[in-house]
Amino acid sequence: MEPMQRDRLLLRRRFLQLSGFSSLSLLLSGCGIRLFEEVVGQAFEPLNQRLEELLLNPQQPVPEFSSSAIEPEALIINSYRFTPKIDTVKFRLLVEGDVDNPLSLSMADIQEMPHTSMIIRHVCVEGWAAIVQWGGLQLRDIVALAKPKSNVRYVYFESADGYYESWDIASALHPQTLMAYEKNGQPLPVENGAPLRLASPIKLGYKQSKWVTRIVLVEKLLPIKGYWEDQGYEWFAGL
Ligand SMILES: Nc1nc2c(c(=O)[nH]1)N[C@H]1C(S)=C(S)[C@@H](COP(=O)(O)O)O[C@H]1N2
Ligand SMILES: [Mo]
Repeated sequence: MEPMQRDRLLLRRRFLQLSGFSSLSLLLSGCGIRLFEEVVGQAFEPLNQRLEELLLNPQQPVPEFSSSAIEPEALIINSYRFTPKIDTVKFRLLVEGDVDNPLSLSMADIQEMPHTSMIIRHVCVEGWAAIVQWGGLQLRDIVALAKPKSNVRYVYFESADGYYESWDIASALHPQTLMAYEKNGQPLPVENGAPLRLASPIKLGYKQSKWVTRIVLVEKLLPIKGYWEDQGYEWFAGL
C-alpha cells in the first residue's frame, strides 16, 4: 500500500474511533463535547459573527453568470468513496444541535419551502472549475426554521457516504448558500449528491457536501473539522 493511502486509512480509522459517523452525534451533543475537549483541547477558529444580525441582514450576493455561460459537461464527479443509496421517500434531513426547534424534513417538506436558483462557478482545489446552475432552497431558511440559539457560530454537515464538513455561520447563512436538489434545471443526479447537497459560490468544492443527511448547529468548532481539512486542507476555504 502507498504510504499516502495508508495514512488516509489510518486517519479515517482514527476519525471513526474518535467520533464515528454514527457517534459524531454524541460528540456534537452536550457532554460528549466537553469530554472530548478535555482530551484534545479546544480548537476553534476566531470567528464570532452575531447570529441574529446575520439572520436579519443577509450578506451581499456575489455576481452570477448568465444561463448561456453554463458548462453542462464541466462538473467532474468527485467522490472520495462511494455513491450512497438513499431512498428519497424515506429520506429525512435532520437539523439539530443548539436549536429550539429541531427539524426532521422530508424532501416534500423541503420542496415546499421557497425555491431559488443561481448560476455560479464551482471551483475544486484539484484544478478544475465549472459554471453550474443549482436550484434548491437557501440554507438560511432551514436554519431560521430550526430557531438557533444565539450562541451558534458553526455548522456541521454529515453525509451519507461518511463525508463530514463544518462551516462558519456567516458563510452558511449567505443568501447564495443553498441546499440544492436541482442541477442545470434538472433534478439533481445521485452522483452529484441527490437528494440534497450544499452549493455555494463563496466556498471551494470540498466544502460543498453531497448527500447531506444531518445539519448540526454548534457554538464551537471541534478538532474534527472536515474530511479534507483533517488531512491538512484549509478549513475556511473561501473563494
Ligand atoms: N459527501 C461528499 N461530498 C462531497 C465530496 C465527497 O467525496 N463526498 N467531494 C467534494 C469535492 S472535493 C467536490 S469538488 C465536490 C464535487 O461535486 P460533484 O461530484 O457534484 O462534481 O463535491 C464535494 N462534496
Ligand atoms: Mo474538490
